[in-house]
Amino acid sequence: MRTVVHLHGARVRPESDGYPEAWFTRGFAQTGPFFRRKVYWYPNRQPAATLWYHDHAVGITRLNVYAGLAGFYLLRDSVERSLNLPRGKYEIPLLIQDRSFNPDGSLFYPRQPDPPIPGVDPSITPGVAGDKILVNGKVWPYLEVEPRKYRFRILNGSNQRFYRMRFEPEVPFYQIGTDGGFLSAPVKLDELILAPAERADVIVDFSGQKGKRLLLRNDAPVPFPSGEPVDPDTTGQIMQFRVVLPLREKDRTCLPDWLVPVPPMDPCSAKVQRNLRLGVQRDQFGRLIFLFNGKGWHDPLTEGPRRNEVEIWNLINPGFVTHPIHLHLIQFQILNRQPFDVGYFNQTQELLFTGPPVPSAPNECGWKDTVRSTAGEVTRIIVSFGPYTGRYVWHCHLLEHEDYDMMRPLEVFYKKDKPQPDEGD
Ligand SMILES: [Cu+2]
Repeated sequence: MRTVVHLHGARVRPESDGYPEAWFTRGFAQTGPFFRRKVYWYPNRQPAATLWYHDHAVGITRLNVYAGLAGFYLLRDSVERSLNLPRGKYEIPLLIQDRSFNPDGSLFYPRQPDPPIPGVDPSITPGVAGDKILVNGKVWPYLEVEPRKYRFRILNGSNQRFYRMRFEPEVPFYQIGTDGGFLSAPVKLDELILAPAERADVIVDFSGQKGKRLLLRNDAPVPFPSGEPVDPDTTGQIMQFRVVLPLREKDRTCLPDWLVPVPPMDPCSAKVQRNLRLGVQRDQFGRLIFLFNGKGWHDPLTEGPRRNEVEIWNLINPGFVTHPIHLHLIQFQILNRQPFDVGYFNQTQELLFTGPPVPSAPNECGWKDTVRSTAGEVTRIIVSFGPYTGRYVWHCHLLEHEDYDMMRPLEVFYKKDKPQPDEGD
């Protein structure tokens, strides 16, 4: 089996980033054309964040991740330690995934779209959603908790399924961090949406909930947001919290008023703007193929930013589903989203806005490496590329889209007047 590991959200050199064609097989018996090294180097030189690692082998990422190649990578720093947040057994990572199973308990993954494509077997489908929800590998688990504050690192590690989460009955919960680190201040939440690959660092306060059973619910349709509604008795549930453990000691942790400064990037500093259209068409067999600006993985490079230059990317989504767009190497900020006339755009390829730009939600105003490019809107992100140069990728994180064929090379070019960091930096 081919595999290559990508540390999602990490700032690493290209040869350690898990380029999709840098794959290898067991014992490195076979290697892909971009394979450079057996041992990857992770400098860990970035703010504390909820990172994760997963397979990134070209064409089969959806299968390798579905089979289990994904895990957390929690990066810590002194700022985090100074914040007096819940820690130890009161800090729990929650990896949410959906799966389906065969009667013998083995994983089920469809070998064909429905209806099947004549003459192509097996074949990719436009998206796979399981009928069971798993947290940390267990189907619909429960967690016994004390009546106090907990810190949860929530990751959506699903292939296609979004989660729109809510506690039932309601309980105070606050988001303190995004993909790339802490927010500037906690944001009180009623509900939390996570697309595949997005993370949320949250504080949940179970004090005052003694003896209660709280259900973490999900009501995100598949595909999101225009697809099938969830079944409230199955996929509408994620896990249960039972506030049944005695309080071991007084909860001295706090929910800080302020976390870390997140200075907003200045749109005027952008030297380059790119319009990137998220599209879908049919291949020669009639299957759906997803593309950026009509281009697939093997088309020549078009996104070649310069190191330390700021760019604005306008992600234009004239479709019906939201795509989570992930850029390797860097953490970026979301500027805004603006609705446009989709019918007019599909006829003329021109943007006719139907409303003003809407700033990103308060819990999105942090460092992000994956952004929901929402249906019928232009989602604008601002990015400064660096510190490394070289070949990376950007792609949709719906894994069936990424594999066919919504992934493009991203090459950061050296700018001669700026020194490069040393090897081993
Ligand atoms: Cu997509």
